[in-house]
Amino acid sequence: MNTSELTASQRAIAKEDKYGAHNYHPLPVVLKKGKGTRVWDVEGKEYFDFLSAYSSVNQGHCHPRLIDVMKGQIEELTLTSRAFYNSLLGEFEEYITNYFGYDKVLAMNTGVEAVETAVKLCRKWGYLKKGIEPNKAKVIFVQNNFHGRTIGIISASTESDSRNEFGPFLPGIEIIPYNNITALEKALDDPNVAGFLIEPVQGEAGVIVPDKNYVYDCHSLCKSKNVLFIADEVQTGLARTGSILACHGYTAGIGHKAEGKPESFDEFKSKEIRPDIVILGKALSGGMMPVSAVLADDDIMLCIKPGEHGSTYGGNPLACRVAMEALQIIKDESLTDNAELLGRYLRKKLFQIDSPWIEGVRGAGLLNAIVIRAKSKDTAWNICMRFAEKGLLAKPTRNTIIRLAPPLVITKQEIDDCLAIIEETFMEYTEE
Ligand code: IF1
Repeated sequence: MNTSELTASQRAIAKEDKYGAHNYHPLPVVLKKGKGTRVWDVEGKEYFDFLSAYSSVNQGHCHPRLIDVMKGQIEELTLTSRAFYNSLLGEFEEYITNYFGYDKVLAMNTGVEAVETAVKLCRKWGYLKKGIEPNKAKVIFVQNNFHGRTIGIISASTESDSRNEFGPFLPGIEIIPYNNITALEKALDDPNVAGFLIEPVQGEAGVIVPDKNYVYDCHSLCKSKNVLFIADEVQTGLARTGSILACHGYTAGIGHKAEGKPESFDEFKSKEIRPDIVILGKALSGGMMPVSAVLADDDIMLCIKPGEHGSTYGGNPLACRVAMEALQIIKDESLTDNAELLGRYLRKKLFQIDSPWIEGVRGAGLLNAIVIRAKSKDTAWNICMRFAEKGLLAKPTRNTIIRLAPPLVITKQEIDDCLAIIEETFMEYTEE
């Protein structure tokens, strides 16, 4: 076909297909502009963004305050490397450690780098403080976790697409079932365990909310066994689940619509805990650039000495400036409260939609999912395509789960508009 007959979207898709690695399978929508809760494609069609770049744009697309500080800092200084001090790193470090109540922070760039950092820190602590014999340290992970894509971190994955033909893998990892406290208790019998690393609500696995006391009990067990409790809050943190960290307690809802049985919907508040190590990423820059961080107290953080870890871009002045503003916006715009309140409202309304295609609804804050009663492996994908036609972007995960995670600046009116799109789609949807 003559490329001039293609639409702008088709041309962009064809280019990615021809010149880019085929490591993703995106929805066929080509975006070129974003503002707040909305994005626009190259044909000018407007959509509600219900993915938020996997919870990176909690503050909304192209937040004006982030644009301002970006522009200002770009004209001043962007990168020095850590071979020299820069005028913003200390300021950022003071700001974020006060914000979360930890002694120290270590700044990196992507989420997975921060996860790797936490694992290295944990191993180091295991040898220096816990007295584990050289090269014997173990870190416990749970099944169906998602912590990123490096060789080190996929070594802890149980997902075949993430692992297949990428071995050999890293030793010193044990994987136990999620939401199973007995399994953790057993695993912690091994004195070589240095840490336990977990997502307080599992994202990629399909927004899996554990039992009310699970995370709390895991933390208590780790404390009693002198094992570091490490929270991967890359996706759940920064107000997404209705508190600044999911570990600080989130309001979650789990509703099932089992066929032939009465419907049930359970809402609960999880108990608050303080992890030994917190991992942050994504929304730490509100979508401007990769900024990640690891928080811990001195006893742990000072185990890593000069020359033992780092990154060229980690802690760069541009990132520091943007991250402080991104965190301040979360406070100034009360995004935790908004996520909590509108999350509850969204789940309640979704659960009331009477459709044979909906098996359940679950989530915490504004990290939610509809579980689809799929007839084929394409059901959830097709439903997302209908959402897109009607102006709402969401993407299926694990074939049968549609994640709903709008920017946290969304209003009740916008949620209602989106609920109308979602309900209408389910009412109309048929499949042969
Ligand atoms: C992709 C999901 C989200 C994460 C947690 C670390 C990282 C992630 C808890 C690594 C990254 C992403 C990356 C993304 C898909 C995605 C994701 F679907 F897999 F679950 F967010 F919803 N810890 N999550 O969720 O962060 O290195 O990517 O900055 O495109 O693969 P990163």
